[in-house]
Amino acid sequence: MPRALITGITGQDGLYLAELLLSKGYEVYGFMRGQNNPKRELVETTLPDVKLLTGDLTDLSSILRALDSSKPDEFYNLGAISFVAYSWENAHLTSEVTGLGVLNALEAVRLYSKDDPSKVRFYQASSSEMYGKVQTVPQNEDTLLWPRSPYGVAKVYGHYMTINYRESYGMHASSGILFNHESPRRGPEFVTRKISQAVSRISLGLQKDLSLGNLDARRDWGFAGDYVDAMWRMLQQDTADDYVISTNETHSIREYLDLAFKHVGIEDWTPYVKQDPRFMRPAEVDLLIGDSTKARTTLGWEPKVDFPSLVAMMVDSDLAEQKRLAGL
Ligand code: NAP
Ligand code: G4F
Repeated sequence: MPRALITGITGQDGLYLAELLLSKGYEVYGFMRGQNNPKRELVETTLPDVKLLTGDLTDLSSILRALDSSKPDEFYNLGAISFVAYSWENAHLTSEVTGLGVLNALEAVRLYSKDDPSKVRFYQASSSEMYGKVQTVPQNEDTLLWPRSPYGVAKVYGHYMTINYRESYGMHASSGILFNHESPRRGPEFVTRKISQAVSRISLGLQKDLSLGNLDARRDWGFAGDYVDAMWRMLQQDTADDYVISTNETHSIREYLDLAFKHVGIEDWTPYVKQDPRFMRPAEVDLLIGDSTKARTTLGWEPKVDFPSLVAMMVDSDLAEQKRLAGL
């Protein structure tokens, strides 16, 4: 039975990846921040077969302990402070967790695998946020990185450190440059979930309006369940490498609003949406659109859920949850 250790198990991708690996017969270990983590219960009830280990990406010895306990064949480093807007307010902490945390994870795997540098296959959760002020359209593995947020800068550090450990020590370390991916499990601070929650509440008469920032930014949005499959495929390759994972389509926040409100029968959303400068960012990533040709040809991966289905899935899930919460 293959074994996998996942950091960021309590997050959106951690849950989908654990589900996928369990369905493939893996023994799955989840690395989770320790004492009294409010998300422990979520993992324990959703995925009771996942074995939880406590630790923190800023604590090298806790990662080494988790490696010793789980003896994994594959290590998926999904843990990060991942909310871009927050990263300006907490730039140092974001750098420590999202940037230096990757170094800790790589170093722990290197120390643990001294007898055979490719004993543990390593996956790093890199991000399209690294493209920032985009230098080519669409963006692929060769596009120059130009991050626009402390989060993006930290991800660039982790990305290059992963490549450096591969080249320096012969580690099987791959980096997935994933474009935005969403789901009903997306945190409510991210724009897609913020909208799907608000739209469902507005349609049920539980909320009056919704405040957002920049409506003109464009993202290449896919479904998280499809994207974790690409992570797994990367670690099944004989040689480690870097891959862009994207739908190759781009849509604005306005287009997301169009589909989400139409889904509940509201044709004109303008009376319900307010723009609030509090949600504008000091520097914006205006346009993301990926070119995932390499992943499609080498990994045989392709996304299954398209943009309208993703929006419908998220609104339907929030409608059901809001009805349940309101006892409707
Ligand atoms: P998420 O829902 O925000 O989950 C982040 C996870 O990291 C949580 O489990 C969180 O645990 C954990 N974490 C935070 N600080 C930690 C620390 N100091 N030590 C250990 N774990 C820590 O993010 P996601 O959407 O699943 O994304 C997974 C990864 O992919 C992240 O690295 C993200 O930056 C990257 N990524 C995401 C996207 C996307 O569109 N979703 C795109 C590209 C890359 P707690 O529950 O304890 O906070
Ligand atoms: O949903 P977002 O917060 O996601 P963002 O910044 O693109 O980052 C996500 O995707 C990255 C991959 O490219 C990941 F690496 C990262 O961890 C995270 O998962 O914002 C999307 C867009 C931005 O342009 C933002 O300015 O939506 C715009 N936006 C407009 N109003 C808003 C809001 N974003 C949020 N979160 N909240 C708003 O009210």
